[in-house]
Amino acid sequence: MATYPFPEAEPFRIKVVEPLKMTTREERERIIREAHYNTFNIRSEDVYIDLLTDSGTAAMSQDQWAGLMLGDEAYAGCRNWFHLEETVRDITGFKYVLPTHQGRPAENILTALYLRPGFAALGNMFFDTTRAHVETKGALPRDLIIDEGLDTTVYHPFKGNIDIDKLEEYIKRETPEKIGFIMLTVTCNNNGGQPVSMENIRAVREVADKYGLPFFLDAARYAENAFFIKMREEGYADKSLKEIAREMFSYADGCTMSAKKDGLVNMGGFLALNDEAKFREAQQLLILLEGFPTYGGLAGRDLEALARGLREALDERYMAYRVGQVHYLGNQMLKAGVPVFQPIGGHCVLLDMKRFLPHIPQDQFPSEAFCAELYVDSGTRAIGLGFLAFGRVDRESGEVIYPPLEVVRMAVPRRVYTNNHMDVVARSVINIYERRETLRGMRLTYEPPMLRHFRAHLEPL
Ligand code: P71
Repeated sequence: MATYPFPEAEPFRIKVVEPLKMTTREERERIIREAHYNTFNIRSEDVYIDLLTDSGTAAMSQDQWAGLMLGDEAYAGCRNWFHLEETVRDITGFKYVLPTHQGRPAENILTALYLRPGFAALGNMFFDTTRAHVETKGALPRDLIIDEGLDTTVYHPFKGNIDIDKLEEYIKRETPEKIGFIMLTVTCNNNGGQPVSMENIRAVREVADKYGLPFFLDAARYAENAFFIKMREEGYADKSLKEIAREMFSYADGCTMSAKKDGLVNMGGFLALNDEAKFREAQQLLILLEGFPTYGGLAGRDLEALARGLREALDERYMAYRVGQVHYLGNQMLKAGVPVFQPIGGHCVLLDMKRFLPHIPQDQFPSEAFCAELYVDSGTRAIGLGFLAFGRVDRESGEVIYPPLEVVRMAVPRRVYTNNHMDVVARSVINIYERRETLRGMRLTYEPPMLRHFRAHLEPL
C-alpha cells in the first residue's frame, strides 16, 4: 500500500447520484414521534444519512451493473451460476457451493445438517439470525469470546477472538458428541466488527481436529477481517487480501455467507462445504427452501453481480478506503471524548451508552433515547443494540436479564456516503454529547413478543 500516497482516499469516482431529501428539525420531531421513537419505523426517504446497517446497502460498481445485463435467467445451469461457483471456489478453496438469497437460509441449512436437540454450537459470538437458527433446531448457541471482547475500555487488536481455553473446557465438560460444530464469525459483528486473528482461527482448527468437530466460518465480513490481519498480525503485511482470505478459509470445513456485506451486493448469499455427503443433503434442503441449486433464490443477474462483487471486496485499495472511512468517522468522536468502543471495528462505530448517558438506567432505554435525539438533530439513523434488543425477563425466576453491552451502532454502507456525510454524523454526535445531561429515558408503550427492537413503540419519560 506504500505505493499509494493517500491510501484511504476513494479508489473510484461517482457516476450516478441519488438525491437525498432534506427535512427540517420540526419535521423530524414529528416523524420520530409518529415512528414511536423507534428508528426502524422511519421511512428511508425521511432519513438523511442512513447508518441502520451495512447489510445490502452497498453501491455497486459499473462492472457489477454491467454484469446485470449478462444475466442468464434459465431455470437450470445459467452461466452466471458457474461464474459464481468458480469465484467462490477460487476465493475460499471449498469444494461445494450452494447459492442462497441471503445469509440466513445458509444458516438454516447448516444448522439443520449438523444440530440435534440438546446439542451445543460453540462460537466467538453468534450473530442474531444464526443464534435463532441454532435455537430452532433445539440446540444451544454458546458465545465463548475472549473477555477483552466485551470490555469497552481496553485495547486488543483481535477482540473477535474465541477463548481457546474456554472452548476446550466446554468441549471436555459437555463431551464432543454433544457439540454440533464450532463457528467463528469474521469479523465479529455483535461487538462492533472486531477481527479474529489468523492465529486464533488456526488454534480453533487444532481443537476441532483434536475432538473431531466440524468448524465453520460465518464469512459475512471475511474480507474486512483479512484486512485487519494484514494490518495487525505479524507475517501478513506483504500478503494480498486474497491470500489471507484463502488461508483463513483453509482452516475451516465450510462457511455461511451473507453476501450483502463483503459481497458488495444488495441481496445474495451462499453456503460452502467440503463434505460431499453433507453437500448432497444440503442440496435437498436448498431445493425445498430456496430453489434449484444453480440459482438458489437469486436471479441470474444477481449471481453475476455477486461473483463480481466478491472480487472487488478483496481489492486492497477499496478496503483501505472502506475501513479508513469507518475509522475516520469514529476517530472524530474519540478526539472529542465521546465514549466509542475501541478499537473501532471494520463496518461500524459503537457508542457505549453506559458511559455516554450514565444518568439513564438501562431499563429506560438510553440507546433508543440517543437514536431519537440523533435523528432529530441531523436526520441520521442509527440503531440501539442493548436492553431493548437483547434484554429479557427470565421465564422461571422473573428476573430481568441485562445484556453485557448497551451500545448504539452506526454501520457505514459500502461506497455510499462521502466523508462530508461522516463529518455531519460526527458533529451531530459530538453536539449531543455536549448536552447529554438534557436527554431523558424512554418507556415502552408496545412490546412485541419476539425480536422486540424491530417493532417496539416507545415514548419519552
Ligand atoms: C446487520 C445484519 C443484518 C441484520 C439481520 C438481522 C437483524 C438485523 C440486521 C446480518 C448478518 C451478520 C452476520 C455476521 C449473518 C447475518 C445474516 N447482519 N451473519 O449487521 O451480520 O445475514 O441478513 O443476509 O440473512 O445489520 P442476512
